[in-house]
Amino acid sequence: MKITQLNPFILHVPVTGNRIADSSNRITHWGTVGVIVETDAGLRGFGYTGTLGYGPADRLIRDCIADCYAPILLGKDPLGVRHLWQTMFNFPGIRWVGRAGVTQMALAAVDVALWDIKAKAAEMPLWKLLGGSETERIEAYNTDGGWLSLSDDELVEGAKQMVEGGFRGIKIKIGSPDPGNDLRRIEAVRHAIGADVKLMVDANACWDLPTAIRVGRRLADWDVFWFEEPICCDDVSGHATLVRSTDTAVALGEQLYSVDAFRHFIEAGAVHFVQPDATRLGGVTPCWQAIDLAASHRLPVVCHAADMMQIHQHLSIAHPACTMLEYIPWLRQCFEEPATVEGGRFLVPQMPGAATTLKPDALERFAVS
Ligand code: 0YR
Ligand code: MG
Repeated sequence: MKITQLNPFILHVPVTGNRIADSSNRITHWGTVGVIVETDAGLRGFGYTGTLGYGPADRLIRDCIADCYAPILLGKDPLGVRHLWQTMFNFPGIRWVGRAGVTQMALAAVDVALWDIKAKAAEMPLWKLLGGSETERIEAYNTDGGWLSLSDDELVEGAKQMVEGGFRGIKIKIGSPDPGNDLRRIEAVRHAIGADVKLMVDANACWDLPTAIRVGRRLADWDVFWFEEPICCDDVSGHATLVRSTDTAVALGEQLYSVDAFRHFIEAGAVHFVQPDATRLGGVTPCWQAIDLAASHRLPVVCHAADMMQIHQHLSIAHPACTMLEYIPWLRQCFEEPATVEGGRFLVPQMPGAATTLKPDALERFAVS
């Protein structure tokens, strides 16, 4: 089989309620920058990464796919995806300016599309190709009712509704200028959902270490399951200090671009719940390595979604280290077989491929130039 064409695209898809906010970002649309890889066998691979829908940055990723990676891939056999990944990552002129950011997110989109082709060629869903079992029902936790843009009443009402809808875990955003505001919201949600539902909090990397320690020491009062991205996402020693100073588990990883970055956090004892995002890390190929690395340290893995669930459901079903997966359903209307939760667990996707195949009208409805 040979790759004949790469057609990059940019979609901007409205988020739930047309506006959400966490401590670091306020967005109206989720950006989905990706590529359709065509082959001479007629198989098409779909891959994408996720952005805040900022056009100028999205165009950098799209152009990187078209100008840097497409010339490397044309004429190659897509089934050799691990070797192709090495070739793309190590291409000197790209590596010089890359290894993180735009080039790594573009590489992620391409890698996911290649794994989509590989699973389609094998006529099986990707989780099966990766060694997963049909009986694996991954627990979903819902983030899409926990935004900082919601009032206290909306937050509490939404939390109750998510639990009534079958979710056994929810995550709320914190990181207000006044942390007392966050503690009040955590307390209100815990009272609303009862003791048996997992409650996670996510500060999206906005606090300094003293604030994170002060807040972190209070979280056990409300049986918070993990404290996510408490401080600057690159600060290994800061997270290690926080872990030693508090007794609530720390979660992070959604903004890390390399397996080495995960290694540094893990070796420093700076993380418990490991949260790789294949669409930022460079695709399925390095994400599997990051999950293996966490597993070798007996750390639980909960891949980041926002909304990149399509690909992560396969990794989560296939890898025994993955215990749960985030649920944010922004892109449901875009896919042939959207990730679906019933009774608090993800259904097992059945279509061959990585579940990234777009509906024919997704490009017409959401594509931007
Ligand atoms: C919006 N999930 C997250 C969204 C989400 C972010 O900024 O991307 O809240 O990625 O932190 O855990
Ligand atoms: Mg997060």
